[in-house]
Amino acid sequence: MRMTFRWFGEGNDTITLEQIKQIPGVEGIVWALHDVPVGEEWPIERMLEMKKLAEKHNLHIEVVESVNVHEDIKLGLPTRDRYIENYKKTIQKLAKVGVKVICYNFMPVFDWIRTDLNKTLSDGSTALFYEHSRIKDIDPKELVNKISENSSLTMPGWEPERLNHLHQLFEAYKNITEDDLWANLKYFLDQIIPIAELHDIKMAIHPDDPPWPVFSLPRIVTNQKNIRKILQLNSSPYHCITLCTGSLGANLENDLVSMIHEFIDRIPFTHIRNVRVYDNGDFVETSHRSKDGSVDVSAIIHAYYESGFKGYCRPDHGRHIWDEQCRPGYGLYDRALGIMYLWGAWDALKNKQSVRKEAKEEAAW
Ligand code: DNO
Repeated sequence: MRMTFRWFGEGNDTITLEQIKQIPGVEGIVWALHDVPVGEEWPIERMLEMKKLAEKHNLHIEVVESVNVHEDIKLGLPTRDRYIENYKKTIQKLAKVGVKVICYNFMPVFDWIRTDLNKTLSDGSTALFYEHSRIKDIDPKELVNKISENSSLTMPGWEPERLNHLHQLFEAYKNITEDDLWANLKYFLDQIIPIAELHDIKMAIHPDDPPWPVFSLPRIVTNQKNIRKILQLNSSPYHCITLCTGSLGANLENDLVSMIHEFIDRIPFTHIRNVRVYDNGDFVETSHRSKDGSVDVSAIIHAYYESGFKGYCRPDHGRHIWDEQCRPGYGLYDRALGIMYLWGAWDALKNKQSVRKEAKEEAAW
C-alpha cells in the first residue's frame, strides 16, 4: 500500500508540503491544477512546476485527482469531442511528468453533496454532514450558496464558473436518463482508455457521493453491480476504479470488503474514510476508526492486505479538530490521525503474518 495525501496547491491549501512530509509513510501528493477550467487542456509548464515543488520535499506526483469531465461529455452533446480531445492531450502530458493514475468522476452537475460542512459532533469537532430529508426540499441554488459561503477556497468539484449556470445545467439534464449516462460514459471510455493504455496511466473512476440520484439527476457509480457493469464497458486493465469507502459506505447495503475482493485488479487507488449512517438516511463523516462509524475500516485494510494491495491509498475527509482552520474535510490533523490508524491496522497484519511464519518455521524444526 502506497500512502499519499491530497494537496490543493500553493495558495490554495492551508497545509504545507513540509507538514505533509512529516506524516509517517506518506510518499506522494494527490494533486490537480484546480484553476484550469473544466474541459481545457492542462499546460505542461504548470505540471512541471508542481513536480518540482513536490520533489523538493521528496514527494511524488503520481496520482492526479481529478481531471474533471466536461458536462458536454456527460450530456453526450456534439461539442463533447472537442473536450475529449483536450482530455487526451492532458493524459499524454501527465504521462510525461510521471503520473500513473488519474482519478475522475462521472456525476452530473455536482460532485459530492452535503447539506452542512460544519456539523458539530458529540466530541466538539465538526465534520461534513448529509441530511437526507433536507435534500428533498432544498433548492440546488441554495445549496450551492451554502457550500460556497465563508470560503475563499473553491471546493473541489464546485467550481463557481460552472455552478453559476445551474439553471441551464438542470435544463440540459432534463431529458437525460440513466441509460443515456451509461452510453455517454461508454463513448468517453472508448476514446480515452486506449490513450491512457498507450501512456501507461490508469483511469480510475470515483464512485458517486452519495451513491444515489440526487435532485433527480442520474447517478450510476453507486454499487457493486453497477461497478461490475462499468468495468465491463471497456475490458482494458487501464479502465479502473478509485474505491472510495466513504462514498460507497453511505449506503449500508454496499459490501465494501466484497467489492475489494472482486475488483482488486482494477483498484489502483483507494480513498479510505469512515461515515456514520443513521436510520433516517442521514450520514456524517467521522474519524477513520472502525468503531466511530458505520464503515469497518480495519476490515477494509484486512481485505486489502489479504489481496496483496500495492496501489495508492489516501486518507479521505476528516473531521475538523483542535480548532484547525482548513478546507472543509481537508484538515491536517484528522487526516494524519487517519493515516496512522491505517498504518497501524496494516502493520499489525504484517506482524501477525510474520509471527505465524515464525511459528510455522519453529514447528518445522
Ligand atoms: C471530495 C472528493 C471528490 C473526488 C472526486 C473525484 O472531497 O472525494 O471531490 O475528488 O469526486 O473525481
